[in-house]
Amino acid sequence: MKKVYIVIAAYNEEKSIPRVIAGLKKHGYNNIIVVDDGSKDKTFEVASKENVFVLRHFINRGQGASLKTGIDYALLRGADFIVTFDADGQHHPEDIKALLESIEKNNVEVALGSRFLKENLSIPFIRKLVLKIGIIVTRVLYGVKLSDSHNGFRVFSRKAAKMINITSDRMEHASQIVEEIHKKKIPFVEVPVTITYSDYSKQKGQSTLNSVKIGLRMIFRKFMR
Ligand SMILES: Nc1nc2c(ncn2[C@@H]2O[C@H](COP(=O)(O)OP(=O)(O)OP(=O)(O)O)[C@@H](O)[C@H]2O)c(=O)[nH]1
Ligand SMILES: [Mg+2]
Repeated sequence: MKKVYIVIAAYNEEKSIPRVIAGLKKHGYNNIIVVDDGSKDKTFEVASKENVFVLRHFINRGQGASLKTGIDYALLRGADFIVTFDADGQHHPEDIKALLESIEKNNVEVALGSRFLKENLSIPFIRKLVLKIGIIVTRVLYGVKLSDSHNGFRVFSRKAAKMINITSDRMEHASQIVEEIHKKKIPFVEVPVTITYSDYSKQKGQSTLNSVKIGLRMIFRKFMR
């Protein structure tokens, strides 16, 4: 039986984290690592009651740094596959099976979730626009053609998780992961996943201004190294 670990980076998610963990357990995923990233609310305390591994950054370092912490710990525990999963309820545990199966079926090392391969996607217009620009920027900067370049729902094999070096602490890590996959020629597949936009996720999520900043940093990183 392959060991599947779920890594959840969480920042100020006390309201949603118990439901997210319960959903994962209901679908049989019991190896769960929550990385509380110096939350100002009770994310750490709430997650600690849930019989999962809870790691903590004492200061807020960003989602990239938190995923790195969680992935390193999953590798230490002998994970065969590592799933990155959001804490705000936007991802659905029922999609994990298809991501895992697509890795084996296609003989690849990474499965990247794609909301745009899914039918009946309901997404705020401005979010869609920003994501579509992200897809074009990813194509131009890294030469990688993806249908959804900034989706935090993915599965890495153990081998891929060891190869992909996440050094971008904050949201740029998503672009860096794509760049690493491309640079190191790690075989991947895109898989349709549902991403839900709730009032909660919209209120908590990334602002358009922040998305623009991420784009500018991607360009800066590419040309100023
Ligand atoms: N560890 C850590 N996690 C974060 C931080 N900011 C956001 N997150 C988590 O990362 C996940 C995704 O963050 P969001 O801000 O929702 O970003 P997104 O889902 O790409 O964007 P939206 O479509 O706007 O929701 C959530 O589970 C957050 O709790 C942070 O500073 N540190
Ligand atoms: Mg979100």
